[in-house]
Amino acid sequence: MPDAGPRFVSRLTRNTLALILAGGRGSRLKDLTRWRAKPAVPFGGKFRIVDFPLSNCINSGIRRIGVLTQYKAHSLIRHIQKGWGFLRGEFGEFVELWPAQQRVAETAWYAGTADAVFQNLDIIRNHDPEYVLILAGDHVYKMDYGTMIAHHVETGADLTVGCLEVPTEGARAFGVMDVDTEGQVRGFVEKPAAPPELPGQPGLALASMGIYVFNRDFLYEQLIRDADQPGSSRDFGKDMLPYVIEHYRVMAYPFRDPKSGDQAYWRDVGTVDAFWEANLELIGVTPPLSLYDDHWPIWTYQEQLPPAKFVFDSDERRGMAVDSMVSGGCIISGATVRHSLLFSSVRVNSYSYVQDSVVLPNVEIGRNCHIQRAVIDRWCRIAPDTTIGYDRAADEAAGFYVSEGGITLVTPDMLGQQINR
Ligand code: ADQ
Ligand code: ADP
Repeated sequence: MPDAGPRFVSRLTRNTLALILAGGRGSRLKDLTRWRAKPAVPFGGKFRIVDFPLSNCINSGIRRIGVLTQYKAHSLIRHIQKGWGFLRGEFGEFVELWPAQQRVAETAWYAGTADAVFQNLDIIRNHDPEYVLILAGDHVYKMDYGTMIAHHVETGADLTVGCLEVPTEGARAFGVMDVDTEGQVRGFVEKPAAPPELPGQPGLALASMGIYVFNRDFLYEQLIRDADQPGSSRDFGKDMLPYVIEHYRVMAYPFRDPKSGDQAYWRDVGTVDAFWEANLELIGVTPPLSLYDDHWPIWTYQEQLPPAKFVFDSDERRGMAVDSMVSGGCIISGATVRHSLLFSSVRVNSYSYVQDSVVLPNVEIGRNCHIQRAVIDRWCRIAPDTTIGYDRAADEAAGFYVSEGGITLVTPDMLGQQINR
């Protein structure tokens, strides 16, 4: 077994090419992904979701990254071009955008996730990595991929799949695995209606995080094989995994918190409810995901903005925010904000009250508005005297989307507004 010291890991990460799959639709986020891909959805006050896997790569010492885009990629591409150009090409480092461009057949866009990688095989070969790390662009978590790649090499795997224990009822949304006592994957079902439980752990199933480490040649072989299968949807989860598990050494890598050894924080913020909850969780005194961690910084593109400002006009008009996170460029003037997350450049005007809400960048909330349990999309201009989040029927009648969990989503389209930068 190789020596698993830091230099061993850094040699592995240096020889790894990371591919971030950022082309899926994310339709369960409703109108938040009407105009943008899910990885471009803003998260955590200053970031976009894709900043998490990208930052994980940089913090893990992986500095060769391709981002595969397809669906509604404009704001994602703009974000990556503006924010992620700091790597040094002279040292072989890059974040490259690989849009679907019909390189293989001039009639087909990316089908499933495996096809997205297959269609870029020539570019991958040119980079000549030893390992290929395949990541989803739409999960929020902090993870050292170096440890996973080291595990992959130490166990002599052909393919390693990152995994988590999840409650069985939630496991229907995931690929669910069966592993033996050595951690080798013996069974895999993509999104099963009745997820199998972990032996000895009733109520829990082992879910794939949809992240994979492949040995280079093995990946090439399997992509070519899958592309030849009639009827394949060309997807890692649906098509490739079930086949390779039967024929090769596929290992599971359990994602744990390196300090506590407990299950680590990981969120697929795939629905409006999950998005709202994951953002508001950040406000807590000891949030499950800390954005204030100097050891694992999350990088992003951010505009140069002045500090947040709280205007106090008179006793009735105290501009304040409590139990909240408020980003740069915000002005809260004579209004009250409670237990909310305000992204950059949000304006809240006098006599308004905002509670339990996530307000995306560049939103203007007029005077005397009452907003609670809401997600307000970027560029919304909320007219004075508007009430949101107090009455499901009224919100729906106003054309807003109200989620199962009772969260109201408001977008510029719903307000009949054009984006006015
Ligand atoms: P899903 O999340 O349902 O399941 P999918 O919709 O294929 O898988 O998305 C995976 C990632 O690939 C996302 O980041 C998405 O944006 C991107 N993507 C999807 N189609 C793409 C395409 N054609 N081109 C480029 N990118 C694309 C997967 C696995 C499950 C696992 C879950 C964990 O299949 O086994 O449990 O991820 O969330
Ligand atoms: P983000 O908030 O992700 O940066 P933008 O505000 O740039 O998103 O919008 C994403 C993309 O969708 C841009 O190309 C923008 O011009 C387009 N877009 C968003 N909303 C609308 C709309 N209501 N009508 C037309 N185009 C829109």
